[in-house]
Amino acid sequence: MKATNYPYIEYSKETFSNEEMLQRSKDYLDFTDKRRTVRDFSSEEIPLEIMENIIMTASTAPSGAHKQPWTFCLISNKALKKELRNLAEEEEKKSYNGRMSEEWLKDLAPLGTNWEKEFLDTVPWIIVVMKKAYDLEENGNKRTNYYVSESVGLACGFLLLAIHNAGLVALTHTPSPMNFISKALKRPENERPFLLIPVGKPATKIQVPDLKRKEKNQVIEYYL
Ligand code: IYR
Repeated sequence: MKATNYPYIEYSKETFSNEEMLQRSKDYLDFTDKRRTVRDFSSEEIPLEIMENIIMTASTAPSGAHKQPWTFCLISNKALKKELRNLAEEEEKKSYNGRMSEEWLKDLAPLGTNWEKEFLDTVPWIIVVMKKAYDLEENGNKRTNYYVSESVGLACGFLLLAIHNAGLVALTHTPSPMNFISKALKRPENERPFLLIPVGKPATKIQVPDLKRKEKNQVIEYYL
């Protein structure tokens, strides 16, 4: 398929035998299966360029009409991290003490979460992923973006695996409601907070919940 009047370039992708594909797919599954959400971070600093590479990996994700409707706010500023912690905790306190249903709190119990978000203070980096509801041109014109949540969700998936691949850990944090983030980061009106992702090395000797992942027959419906 080829649209006329637009530039096209040659694209070639390495292919493999079935045997090699089987091995590669298994190896990658083993690797991704080792990713865990972590809530206890070391404060060890991580170089900026590593974070930039991770974010640019996320930005290779497919997006509606290739609009790449995302901004990644990359935060190491200590005062700002403290401010985000305070604001997040203010909201989370209200959520855990009344806004969340009994069922929700029960579902979260095995994860051991609560309103306290100390990690926002201790991590070397916080990535705040913003989704662009529409694009704002310099002259103030609005341009439509498409499948914005799907696109930004895909970019976050790429981001999490890039973090894992670099040897770092992350937490997909969703303080709710998130409007305080737009204010604290002074984001433009076309951007909405999507996820807040602390990134760093794990603290020493941490534990994670003994979660089981669903089996093949629980997540695949076959139509062969
Ligand atoms: N946003 C709260 C609650 C929370 C909700 C879900 I769904 C989780 O998987 C984990 C936490 C918090 O961050 O604590």
